[in-house]
Amino acid sequence: EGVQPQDYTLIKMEVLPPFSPKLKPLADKNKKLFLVAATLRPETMYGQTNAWVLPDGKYGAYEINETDVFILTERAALNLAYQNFSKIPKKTSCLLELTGSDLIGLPLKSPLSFNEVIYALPMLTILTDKGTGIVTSVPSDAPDDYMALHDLKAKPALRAKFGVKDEWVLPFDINEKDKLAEAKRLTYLRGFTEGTMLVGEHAGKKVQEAKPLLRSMLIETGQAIMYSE
Ligand code: A2H
Repeated sequence: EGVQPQDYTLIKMEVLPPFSPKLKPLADKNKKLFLVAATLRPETMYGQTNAWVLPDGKYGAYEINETDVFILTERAALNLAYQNFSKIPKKTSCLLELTGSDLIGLPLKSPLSFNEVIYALPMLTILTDKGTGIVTSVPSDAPDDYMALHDLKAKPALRAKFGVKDEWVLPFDINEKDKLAEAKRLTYLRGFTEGTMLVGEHAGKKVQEAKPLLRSMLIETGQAIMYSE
């Protein structure tokens, strides 16, 4: 921060069909549309669960070259134009003005993400004078992302206010019992069979090794008891 320029990685999240009525004319012209997010942590992109946009924020669809159209703030588009990313040198070429609300619910394909499709969702704390005004969400590594997604999952009224469909935030539907069972199996397998303790007096030992040691310690110190049924 301060006087040093901030170097972000811009992540190109491709907008997938079905296209919204506003974006359809651009997609029909054989343009590739991207929501473009600025991140300081490109190595976390495996864990992307969604993208964030500011509902009242002003965005535009800017021509970067013959094929690529970037959706981001005008400020970011102008900066990019001065960094040789614009169809018109040192000028922006805006095909379409948009608001964040126009972007909510767009299905996206984002690099590295284990989720094949992620959705653009509302976040009210996005600043329009930082990065691109679009943020990619990695709840496992970013507390802001974790809390915002948690809020949307926990509050049906918040989802309703911004027209967010349940399936955009809750990929594990109640009907997907098989997936939940598979997730449990894998979590147990990875966590218990292959895991390594990160904290405590057995940090560094295999989880399998630590389990009986911790069980004995808890029982011997009176903090736990054995129970059979
Ligand atoms: B980071 P700095 Cl996993 N408004 O990306 C609000 N937040 C914005 C933003 C905007 N206009 N543009 C970018 N950001 C977020 C990943 C990440 C990020 C992880 C962990 C920490 C982290 C996934 N979200 O940032 O003020 C973006 O979130 C920790 C600060 O320029 C971007 O990197 O330092 C970061 O804030 C840039 O914040």
